[in-house]
Amino acid sequence: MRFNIGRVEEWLVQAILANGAAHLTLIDPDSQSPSEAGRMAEAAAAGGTDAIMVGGSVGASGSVLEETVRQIKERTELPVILFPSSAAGLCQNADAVFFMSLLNSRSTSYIVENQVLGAPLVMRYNLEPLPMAYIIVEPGGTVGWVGDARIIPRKKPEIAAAYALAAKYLGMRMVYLEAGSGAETPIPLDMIRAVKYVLGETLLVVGGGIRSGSAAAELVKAGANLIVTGTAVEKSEDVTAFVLDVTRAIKCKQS
Ligand code: 1GP
Repeated sequence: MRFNIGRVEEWLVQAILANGAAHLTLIDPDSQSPSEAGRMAEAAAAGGTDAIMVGGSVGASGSVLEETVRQIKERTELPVILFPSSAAGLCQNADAVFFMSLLNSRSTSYIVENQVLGAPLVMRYNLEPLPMAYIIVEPGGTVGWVGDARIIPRKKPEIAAAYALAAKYLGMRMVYLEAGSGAETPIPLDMIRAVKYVLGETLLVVGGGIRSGSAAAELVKAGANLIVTGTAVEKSEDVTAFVLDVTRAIKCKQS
C-alpha cells in the first residue's frame, strides 16, 4: 500500500518541482491585527509566495489565531499551514498543520506530548498533517528557549545531519532547520549541504534570519527546498516587492 500525500503537501511538492524551490510566508498572529495579517498575506501572494504559515512562540492561539486565519483565507487562495508551538496553536479554519516534533528538545513535551494532545484535534478539525522534524540551530532565539532545545552549534553540521537522518529514518517527510526568528544570519551553508546530502528527496525547510533574495538563493543552491521568511516580511514597507525579490531569486536557481 502506498502512502497518499494530502492536497497541501502535493501543492508544495508541485511548486518545488516546477520552480526548483518554494517560498513560505510566516505570519505571527501576535505581531499585528488579523486584518493587517490578511493584507500582508495578500501582498505576499502578489509577490509569488507559495503558502502562508501561521504561528508563533507566544500568543498564537484562540480567537486571535482563528480570526487571523480567517482574514488570510478571505484575501488569498493560498494554502494556510499552521505552525504551532503547542497543541494550543491549532484551529479549525486552516488547511494543514506542520505536525512537528522538536527533535533536539530536552523536554518530552515538545518531542511528543503536545503532539499526543494535538493529534485528536487535527483529526477533528480535518487539518492535513505534514509530518516534520523541527531542529533548532544556534542562536535559536525565542523558540530555542521556549522549546528547551539543546541548540546545535553552527560549526557542527554533522550533528544537524545526524538529527536529519534520524528524522528521515523515522518516516518524517520534511525537516525544518530553524536558526530562530530574527537570527542575525541564516543557517550556515555547509550545514544545509550536509543535511541535504543525507536527506536526499526528503524536503528541507530553512528559516530564521533570511532577509534577502540573494541569501535565500544561496540557501536553495546549498539544498534548501522551502524558504521561510517571517520577520523580513513583517518589517518590510513593501511586502510584495520583498517577496518578489525572494521568489525571483530562488526560482532563478533552475535557469
Ligand atoms: C521563524 O524560521 C522562521 O520560525 C522565520 O524566521 O522571522 O527570521 O524570518 P524570521
